This record gives sequence, structure tokens and C-alpha cells, in this order.
Amino acid sequence: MKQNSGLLCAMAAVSAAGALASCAGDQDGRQKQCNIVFIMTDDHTAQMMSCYDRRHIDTPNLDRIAADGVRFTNAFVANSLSGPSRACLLTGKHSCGNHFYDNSSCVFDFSQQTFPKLLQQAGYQTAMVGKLHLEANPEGFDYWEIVPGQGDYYNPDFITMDGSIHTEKGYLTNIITDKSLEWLENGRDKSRPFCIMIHHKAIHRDWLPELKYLNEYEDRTFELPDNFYDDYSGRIAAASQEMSIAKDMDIVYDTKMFYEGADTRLTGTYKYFLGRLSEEERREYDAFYAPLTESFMKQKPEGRELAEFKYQRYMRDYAKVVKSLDDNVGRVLDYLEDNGLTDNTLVVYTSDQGFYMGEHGWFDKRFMYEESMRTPLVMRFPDGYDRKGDIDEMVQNIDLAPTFLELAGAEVPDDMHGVSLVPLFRGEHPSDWRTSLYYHFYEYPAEHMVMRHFGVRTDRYKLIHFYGGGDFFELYDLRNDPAEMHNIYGAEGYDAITDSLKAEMARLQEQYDDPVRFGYEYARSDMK
Ligand code: SGN
Ligand code: CA
Repeated sequence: MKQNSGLLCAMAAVSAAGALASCAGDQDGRQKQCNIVFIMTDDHTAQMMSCYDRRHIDTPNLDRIAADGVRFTNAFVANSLSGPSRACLLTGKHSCGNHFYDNSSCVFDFSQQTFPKLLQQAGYQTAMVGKLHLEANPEGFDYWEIVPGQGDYYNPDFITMDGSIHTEKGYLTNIITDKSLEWLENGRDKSRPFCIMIHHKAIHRDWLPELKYLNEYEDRTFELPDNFYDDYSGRIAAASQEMSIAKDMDIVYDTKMFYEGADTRLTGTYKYFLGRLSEEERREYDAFYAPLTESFMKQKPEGRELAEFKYQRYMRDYAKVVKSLDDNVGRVLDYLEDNGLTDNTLVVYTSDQGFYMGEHGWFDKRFMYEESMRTPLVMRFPDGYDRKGDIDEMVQNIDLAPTFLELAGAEVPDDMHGVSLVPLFRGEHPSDWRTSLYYHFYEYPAEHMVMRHFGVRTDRYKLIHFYGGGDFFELYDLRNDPAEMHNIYGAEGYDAITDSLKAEMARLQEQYDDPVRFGYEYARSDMK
């Protein structure tokens, strides 16, 4: 047992039926259980969230969470991809511990230990709405309703608890919120604590906006990142990816330039998505994109002009999708306020990983480089935790499961890799807090062709080992080179730091019992 005694756990379960005043111990030491509202988006990156980055867009409702609570300035994922991230979240374990390594070949084994199941045992009602993306129906939830696979933005399908699929009218971000609020209002037993996981598809590719926001941000010209025209010198894996805005972003599917005779790789998928719109909705959609396409076809931009055209379209559409998301987060916060739930509810907003908004010339994620290893994380605490402002300790998505369990007064199992963040909520700065993070990405060869890699990140350095299609290291000094443009592995003067990072990486691989280590002959069967 990592924290909390069994007695505390038992007491917490007893108090569950009573008042839900706070997660913190009250004066006579009894633990009361707070509610947990966990909102997660897909591919939402801190560059597009104004409490992290003011350059591009405003996200007033997301910022409300940070303003009333905390912003984690160093939050990271363990494997920057949807399914694996969700598996890390549910289990509190790295991919090697939960065996969900990639989106393309894994099915999540729901018979394993997950925090929602442990919360149920501690007296919670649990609910999950939206994108699950684990190739299995959820277990450990009193109520769930999920979208199949990646889900659809327009008039989406849902899978309900009886296994049937039906189609709903409207825009997915709104519908996921409607269903969540409906459960909060009418679906749960209001005398018991709850944990609801609201999982949006937004802001996933191909960034299809809510129709009422089609015209938003059209007067904006977004600033190009300094390294938009990165030449990837000294970085083999960065040079061989297929996630470049200039090269790989699909002019039809991604930027919506759907012209007569279009036949790009993703034109068929685009037609399928638009086929979900009613005739009237389609007219509204076309009224916006058709004139843009017409002018694009006339101008026929090429080279850098084309790359920058695609970048601006990408930024604008992504920003529109964030706008609907931000509205909907506001609806949830309002509901909690209007129903007297604010004081006894932990609100968490995060994403399944970060994303590239043109840095290195890219969209997508996967790499252990900063933009995609990071994830936004803001929280508003229940009464009893008055920490405000920034929390700068390095935290990882595997830490959320133990955090929720500790708040619930439940036992945190020893085999979880993550550590509870609750001491940070109290304003403590534990002297033994982690000083390094482990990362492992597996999906290769696959879409976007990011090579397999694992590595270690400290506050100053990052060592990455690429394998399974290559076999080499990269080293970055994040203080002198925050954009990770200069691979200094093997450069003069870095031997000592390289050796210590290699030793730390080996220590973490041992600690997390990762069978795929440096010098290991990669074989898929070893990862079962
Ligand atoms: C889809 C996207 C990819 C994306 C993966 C994984 N292609 O396959 O661009 O990297 O999802 O994303 S698309 O043509 O279908 O849009 S994840 O967030 O679910 O891991
Ligand atoms: Ca994602």
C-alpha cells in the first residue's frame, strides 16, 4: 500500500453516503470523498490554450479553471498517442505495465486493475462519456456511452451500455456535454460521490468546426513558429516522419479544399465525414468552404506559399474546434456552480497529449520532443486545498490514477507506476519528488512514420533512443535549446551528462519493468 491506511479507506467508504464536504480530512480526521469531474480532450495542446500561451487564441472557460485553481507547467504523457495515453490514465502505469502500446494493434484488457474500478469499490459512482479509443467497451463504470473508434464530429454515432449503436443529431462536443450533464442531473444517486470522465474527440484531426463557428478566426493571420522551416539536420527520425504540414497535410481532408475531381489519399474519408451532414447543413458548410476553395484553385499557391496557406487553414479550423470545446467546458463549470457542487468537486482539464502547431513544420504528436510529450493540465480543487497558481513539479499522466484514489481515501496499489499529486495540492514541495521522467513510443511503422523510441527527460536534458528501424541516440539541452533543434549527442563535453542520463534511463526501465531496453533486439511478441 502506498498511502492511506485501510482504516482510512473503510472510513471513507462509510462517509461516502453522507455529506460530501471535502476531500481533505476534516477536523476529527475523517476523510470525506469529493467528486471528480475529469474532462479530457484529444490533441489539445497548450499553445492553443490562453492560460498557457497568449499568442493565438482565447479560451476563457479553460482559463477559469486555472484562475480558480492551478496550472501545471510541467505536465507530460508517457506515450504520446490516444489509446496508450488513455490506458496510462486508467491504470496509472506506463504502456509496458498496461500492455496497450499503440493504436493500431492493441485491445485494452479491461480485466486489469483500473482506477474507476477501485473508485467503485470505495463507494463512488463512475461514468464515462465520449471517446474511449481502447478497442473494447468500458468496464468499471456505472454509466457509459462512447463513440466508436475516433468518433465523428457531425451527427455522430454512439455505443450505449447494451452494446447497440445509434446516431445522434448535432455536433459531437455539444452532445458529449449534454449527455454528461444529463447523467449529473438525472442519472446518478445524488447522495453518493461520483467520478465522471468527459472525453471529447475535439480537437482531433481533421478539425471540423461546429457550423455556427465556421466564420470565426477568419480575420486572423497566425504567427509562424520560428522553426516552421526546420531542415532536421542532425536528427534522422525528425527527417523521416510523415507529419509535415507542407508535405503530408492533405489539401482536401485537412484543409477542406474539396474541388471537382479531387482524388487525394484522404478524399474518401473527407466525403464520408461530410456525408454525415444533412442537406441543409451541407449547404451551410459549403457556403463557407466553397469560395475559399475557388480562390485557392485560382491562386494555385506553391512551395512556401502553399505551406503557409495550409498552416493558416489548419490554425483557423483548429481554433474553431477549440472554441466549441471551451464553450462546453463552461457549461460544465456553470452546472457545478449552479448546483452547489463546486466546493466538493475536483475539476481536471487535460488532453491525451500535446500537438504540433507548426513547430518543426508539423502537425500530429508521437515524438518525445516537448510539444507532444507535454500535455495541458489545469485543476480546480475542492475545499480543503487552497493551492493556487502554478505547480512546477514534473508530473505525468500516470499520476492521475493514484491522485484520484488518494482523494477518495482509497488504497493506492503498489504496482501503479504513478505517484499521487495530492501533496502538491497542499502546497508541499516534497524533497523526494521525481527528477526524471520516462517515455516510450511504439507505433511504427505506422501513419506519420515516427520511429519507435524511449528516453528520459530531466528539468534540463532529454536523452532519446530511437530503435526498430534505426538505432541511435539524441541529446538535447532544454535550457539552451528549448526548441530541440540541436542534437548534441556525441558532442564534445557531454560525455558525463550522457552517461548519467543513460544510467537514469536504465534505472527507470528497471523500476517500471520495461522489457524493451537499450541494446534489446526488438520483437513484438516481447511486449505482450
Ligand atoms: C488518425 C489520424 C492520424 C492520427 C491518429 C492517431 N489520421 O489515424 O493523423 O495520428 O488518428 O491519433 S486520420 O486520417 O484518420 O485523421 S490519436 O489521437 O487517436 O492517437
Ligand atoms: Ca490524441
